[in-house]
Amino acid sequence: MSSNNIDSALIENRQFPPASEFTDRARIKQADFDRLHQQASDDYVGFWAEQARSMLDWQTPFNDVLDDSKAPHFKWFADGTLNVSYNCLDRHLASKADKTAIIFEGEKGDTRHITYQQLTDEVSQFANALKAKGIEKGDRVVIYMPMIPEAVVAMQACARIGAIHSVVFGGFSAESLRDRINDASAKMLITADGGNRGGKIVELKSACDKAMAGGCPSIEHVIVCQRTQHDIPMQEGRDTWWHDAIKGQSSECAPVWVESEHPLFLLYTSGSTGKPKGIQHASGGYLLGAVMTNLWVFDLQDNDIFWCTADVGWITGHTYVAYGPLAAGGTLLMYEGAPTVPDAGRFWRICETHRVSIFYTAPTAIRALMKLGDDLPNNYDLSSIRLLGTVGEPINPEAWMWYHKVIGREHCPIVDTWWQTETGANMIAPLPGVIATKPGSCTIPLPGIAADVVDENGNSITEANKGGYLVITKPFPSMLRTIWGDDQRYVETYWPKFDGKYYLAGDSARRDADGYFWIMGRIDDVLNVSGHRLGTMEVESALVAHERVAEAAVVGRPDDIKGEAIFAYVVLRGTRPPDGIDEELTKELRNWVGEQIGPIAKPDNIRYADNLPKTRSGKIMRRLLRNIACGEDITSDTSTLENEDILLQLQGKS
Ligand code: 7RM
Repeated sequence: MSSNNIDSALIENRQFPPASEFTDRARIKQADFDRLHQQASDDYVGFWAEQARSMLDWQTPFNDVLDDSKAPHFKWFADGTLNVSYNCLDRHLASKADKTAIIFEGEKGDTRHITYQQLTDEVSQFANALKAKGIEKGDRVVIYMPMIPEAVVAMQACARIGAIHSVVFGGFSAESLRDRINDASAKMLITADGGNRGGKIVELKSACDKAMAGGCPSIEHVIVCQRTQHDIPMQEGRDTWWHDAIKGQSSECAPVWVESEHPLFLLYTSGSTGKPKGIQHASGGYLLGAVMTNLWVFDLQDNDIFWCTADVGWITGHTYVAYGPLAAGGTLLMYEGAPTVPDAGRFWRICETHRVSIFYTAPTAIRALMKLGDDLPNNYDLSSIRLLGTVGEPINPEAWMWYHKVIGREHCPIVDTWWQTETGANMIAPLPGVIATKPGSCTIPLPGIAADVVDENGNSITEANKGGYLVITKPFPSMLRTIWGDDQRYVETYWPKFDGKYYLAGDSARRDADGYFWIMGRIDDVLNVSGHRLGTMEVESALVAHERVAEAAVVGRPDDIKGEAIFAYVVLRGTRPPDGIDEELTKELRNWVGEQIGPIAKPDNIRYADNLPKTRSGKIMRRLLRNIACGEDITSDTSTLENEDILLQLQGKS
């Protein structure tokens, strides 16, 4: 095997088949699963046509299923028309008008239950308000809001009239907001006076004012939802309160039927460096991915309460809060605040109070809660939970086991869902009633998803546990259509290798002997030690498997002899050793990793910290750790960092 492959040495053998109590009532059973896989492999295009016809309501049925004549600019269901908001709301009214669509809990404990009928009325009324402010099909609307139902109302209202929304996460700065507004040439900005988070007010409106003071020439109107009710300045002629904007507007608004390929939204991702990319999603294909995975992967059923903890500022909050659960006619829970207010039991208290049955969160949250011990979750009645999910980063087997035991009480399947902003919906994930799970693996691709692991030349790697590039070899409906305003960057970023035939995800992965996928980390983060290419994931998992370690990140730093040496940053369970150094423990951890993986993977340096540098969506920023490990100044952008203060400590300066 060529040295270009990424080596793997950490093999996890535990397996967890779904319990029959789960399987018996699951939507997708073994026979369904076999049939779906068979259909997708016999007639790929026919498979997707059938899903799109059965899961979505079309105004004009489509005949063209897939148009690949301008690859990689693919079109799905292009001659069909539909409306996304109609599919999420109106179509349920005949049978579910009084069913709760959204359960909301504010950080201060205020709650709201909103039925499908009420949500439809609110969306329609707000859509009329948007029209009254001159918003039309195709116009861009930026939404910069707290996690309150009005954020979903605003998104759905845009979809209802064919306006293209771009949600900007409320934790982003005024500068980031301005860049995104200007890149999209947005006509309108929807915000709130503020949001409640961590016991404080997030000053959303003042960030908007600052963004616009810096120049947002395309913005004509700002709508401001009243949430915190503290004093904020309103600019005459430009700013309107939400409650004033809807005053006198009808709660009926005919949905605007749009072509399936009509852009539903843009969502900016910062990527590894440089200018944020406006990931552009299409209406029909995106919604199909959203509804299908809510039904199949989350097994969403009529009496479920589905809580996805992601903010609507991320793709996860689009697909598993604002669109998917509603398109599937489910009940979703939305929580405004921080997980630690008033204490770190908040998530579990919410699950207990609202009888949450499906809980979906990120490994970073799981590790943070794990670090605090089992007593907190053990104090709550979590018996309503029947399914758990994870997304955002590879989950270390240790954290997986904790989630399984302490939260899932050993009876809930865990769906580890691999996907990206760009893919719009889950891609590699278990169907929970069918697939046995393994801690740390996202298992196998969903029916209709053609994922592969290939070498440098694009050849499929068939040897078990040899790492390579994770690619998608066939177009799929929920994929991004382009980068807003930059087709060329789209082609160069996602189709740069393999003659432009495969979608390049940017992750490294391996498949085990059962064909299960294991994500090894981002390709840019791969370590190269003495000619062995190692994914970051395995070394980190080995570290976290030690009883004293809660979280770890490893990066390479140049080494004269080995090419690269491994530098590990470790967060311990309990307190950090003075100055971030503990030679005794370092020796122990080095040996531990050596035993788990092999001497090659022993970290050369270990530095202990209280936390790791993370993006605002909880992903570890190894790029910054690399700078620090190399003793370089941090010159790159740190504005997407959640916890900037930690940098000094990581640098050994505090
Ligand atoms: C949904 C989301 C995408 C990147 C992706 C991976 C990593 C996401 C998993 C995962 C291992 C998972 N969108 N990633 N899910 N790695 N296992 N289950 O996170 O655009 O923000 O990030 O996240 O590297 O490429 S995203």
